[in-house]
Amino acid sequence: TQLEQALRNAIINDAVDVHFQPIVSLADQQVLGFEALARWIDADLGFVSPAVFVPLAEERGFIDTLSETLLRKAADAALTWPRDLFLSFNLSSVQLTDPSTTSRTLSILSSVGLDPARLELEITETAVMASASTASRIIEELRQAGVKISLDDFGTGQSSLGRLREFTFDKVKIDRAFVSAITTDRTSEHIVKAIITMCDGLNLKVVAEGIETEVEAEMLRGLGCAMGQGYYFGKPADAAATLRYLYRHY
Ligand code: G
Ligand code: G
Ligand code: NA
Ligand code: MN
Repeated sequence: TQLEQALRNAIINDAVDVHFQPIVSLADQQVLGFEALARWIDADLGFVSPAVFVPLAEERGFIDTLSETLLRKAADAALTWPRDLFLSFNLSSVQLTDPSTTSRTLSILSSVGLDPARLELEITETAVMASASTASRIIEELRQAGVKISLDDFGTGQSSLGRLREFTFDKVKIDRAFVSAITTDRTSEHIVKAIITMCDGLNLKVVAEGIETEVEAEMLRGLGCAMGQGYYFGKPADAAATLRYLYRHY
């Protein structure tokens, strides 16, 4: 298809970019790290969402190539940040079915020179379920090397709680759907409260995603949520704008 060919060309010509969104401490709004998000603007097609081109790359078998270029760019950028800031990077579900993901990931970090302890990989519950034994081996290998694992979009999967017993994670990201409902819907408030309490008991760090207002940020802080991410703190921005953000906020 036209889209597939355009994406292949974009990868070859290094035209797929990566942007960064801050993840902050809710107690004092101090920036703790950034999530890398793929961005592609095609000359003919215009802006194409990663929600479209990531699944296409997965389906056509070139997600590894795409992801490697993105991780290399993201890691390069992270090297220009203060050393105590982490880089959070989305791993595709297909990559969790491929045993070579561990070595590919670690070799990029070593060639760029980024400490594996500064990398967090975001994975979804659905991805883990798709290939449980391979996924758990990859997760364990990466954690052995010092990489952290975040469970992304938490609460939207199909067997959230059981996964927490079978796999070792470091962090849980509460899905934006709960956050955007929290100020108007008591049920969402109770669910978020329960997730935070459970994660405290399991020694998991918690990030609330999609915070757009001060009221949401305050409410989550009050519920004991340590970290937040969302337009209220900062929209995804390119590497240069991210450095300017750091001059102002770090
Ligand atoms: O940035 P935005 O909200 O448009 O992202 C849409 C979807 O694409 C999200 O689910 C996000 O996790 C995913 N996504 C963005 N960048 C990457 C990436 O570099 N790799 C993978 N696998 N998914 C990504
Ligand atoms: O699936 P994942 O959680 O990785 O997707 C992250 C996506 O959420 C990114 O594409 C990013 O653009 C988007 N996002 C980040 N913060 C906000 C926000 O405050 N509101 C909305 N609507 N989307 C956000
Ligand atoms: Na994510
Ligand atoms: Mn998410």
